[in-house]
Amino acid sequence: MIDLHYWPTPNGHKITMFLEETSLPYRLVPVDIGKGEQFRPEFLAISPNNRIPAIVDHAPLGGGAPISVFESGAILLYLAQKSEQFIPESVRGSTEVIEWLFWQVGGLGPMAGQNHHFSRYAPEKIPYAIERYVKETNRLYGVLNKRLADREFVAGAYSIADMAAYPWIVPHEAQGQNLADFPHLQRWFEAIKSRPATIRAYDLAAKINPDPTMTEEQRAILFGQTAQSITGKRPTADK
Ligand SMILES: N[C@@H](CCC(=O)N[C@@H](CS)C(=O)NCC(=O)O)C(=O)O
Repeated sequence: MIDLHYWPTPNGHKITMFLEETSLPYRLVPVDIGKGEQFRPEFLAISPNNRIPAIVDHAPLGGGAPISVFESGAILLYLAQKSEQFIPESVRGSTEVIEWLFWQVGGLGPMAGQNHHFSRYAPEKIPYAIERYVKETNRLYGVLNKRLADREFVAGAYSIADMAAYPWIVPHEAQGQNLADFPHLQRWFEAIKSRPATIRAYDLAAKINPDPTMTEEQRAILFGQTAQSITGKRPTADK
């Protein structure tokens, strides 16, 4: 059994998308990041960066003590290796998947994340910041669109590289992007969206957090973090 410490956000969806594709048994452990549950000592013990997702595999390959993994890219790789699915066996094939997985976790995710922050959540609208991240998101969409021009998926068959990127394309409108400008990306997006596992993953999300609107208290917890936040002193609305 695998425990998935999860909240329905783009990085959380990556892992439910994977697990719903496979027959690996798993249990969702909600971590309400708007309430600050990511700072609980028991969660920090498995996810020292106070971010979801994280997993604990109670039956790792080779036996022994449970293995915990944090960082969505590391989790996807771990699960792909464990299940021998969604990553090719060959050196060439797996290297391509890993390249695009790192491209997502190092580029598309953080840049689109800053785009969300400045376009949607920042208390003041800073045109320079918004333009910077909307343009960078646009560039990254262009990279993915070009990559998909002559192939069905990002790297060979449907893989963890696709699962990592898809949830960050879902909020394309909020990111100031028009999918119609990226026809190959749009075709790929629609194909993944209609996979039964993707539908199940997003249905789960709606059950765990039916109201994703952000309150002032949640904003303070999520955007007021400093090094102190992981010492047991949580940011609050009056800080
Ligand atoms: N690089 C991390 C990023 C994870 C991340 O940013 N998770 C967000 C939700 S999408 C989170 O847990 N935020 C809680 C917080 O900011 O305290 C990964 O890919 O797993």
